[in-house]
Amino acid sequence: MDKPGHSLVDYIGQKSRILVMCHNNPDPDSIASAAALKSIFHQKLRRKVVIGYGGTIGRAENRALIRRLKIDMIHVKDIDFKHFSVICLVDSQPRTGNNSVPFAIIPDIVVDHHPLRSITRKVPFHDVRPDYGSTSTIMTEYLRELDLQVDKILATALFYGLKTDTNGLLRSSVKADLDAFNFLFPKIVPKTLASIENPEIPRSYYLKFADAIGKSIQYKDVIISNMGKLNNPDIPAEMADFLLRMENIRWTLCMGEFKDQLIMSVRTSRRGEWAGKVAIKILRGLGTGGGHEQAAGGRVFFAGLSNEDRNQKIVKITNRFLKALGVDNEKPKPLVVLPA
Ligand SMILES: [Mn+2]
Repeated sequence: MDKPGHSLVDYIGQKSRILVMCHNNPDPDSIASAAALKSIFHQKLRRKVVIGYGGTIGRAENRALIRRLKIDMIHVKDIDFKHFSVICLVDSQPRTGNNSVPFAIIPDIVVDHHPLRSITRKVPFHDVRPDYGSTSTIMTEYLRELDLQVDKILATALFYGLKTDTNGLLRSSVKADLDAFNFLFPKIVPKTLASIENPEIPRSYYLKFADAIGKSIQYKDVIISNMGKLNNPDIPAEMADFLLRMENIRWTLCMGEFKDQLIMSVRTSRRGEWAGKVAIKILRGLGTGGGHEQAAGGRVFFAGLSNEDRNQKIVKITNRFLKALGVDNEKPKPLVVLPA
């Protein structure tokens, strides 16, 4: 596409009643991208846009993002898809299992930076750029191409989306991310960003963290943590990031149960290994997964399964992970042994 921002606006034409869906348990990149689309359609076309999401906004930072920047989001349980004439999906693609657009609906617009899925080719307007560090980067390009105003609220949201998805540009490999960073940075409100990045955190979170560290098992340069029942679906991702920072560790797998789903996160510090492919592989026949080069995730539906069946699946995932990384013959050892 020559001018994707213009094509996007042209595609909407006279259509109204626009819904923008984030993925489930939306992260900052997905929230900011939805806010950007809303702003584009409002500024260019004066259309009203509803932002929807599925799952839970669990992470304290993400709750702070929505609260501090006053981003209106509606839960999928209160959304009637028939009511909308345009359905957009950001930071995700149809039938990945990580968004709440019904499988029977092919969205009208998809903007994403995960590897392109064949079903997405059927989406009338799709802009998928797997080399980009964030969907926020693509949105920033649209805003610039269309010469639209990026107010300090939108700039702060997009900047945070880009920053978190690329781990402060460390996980980025394209110049577009740096360009977006440089464009947004002078427009943000540093104080607001700081308050979003450092919100108050509930005590239960620390308990879960301590428990997860205690339950972590190390196999050479791999850590696996089965965290049990969770009260927040974002904890495996946070834990996987946290454990990956340990010296000599190259891969982490963290998982736990949230509302009858097993939520799983995979991280690697190795370039060129494709955590996303590992996630798909270890969940084959069990659930859905996918992701990027160094960060990926997935889920398995546990509803109606006995504890025994649940555990069996967790063991299967664990064994497949170890095998995929070639450490299945390593002796497992506890990550930490606390002094008595
Ligand atoms: Mn993203």
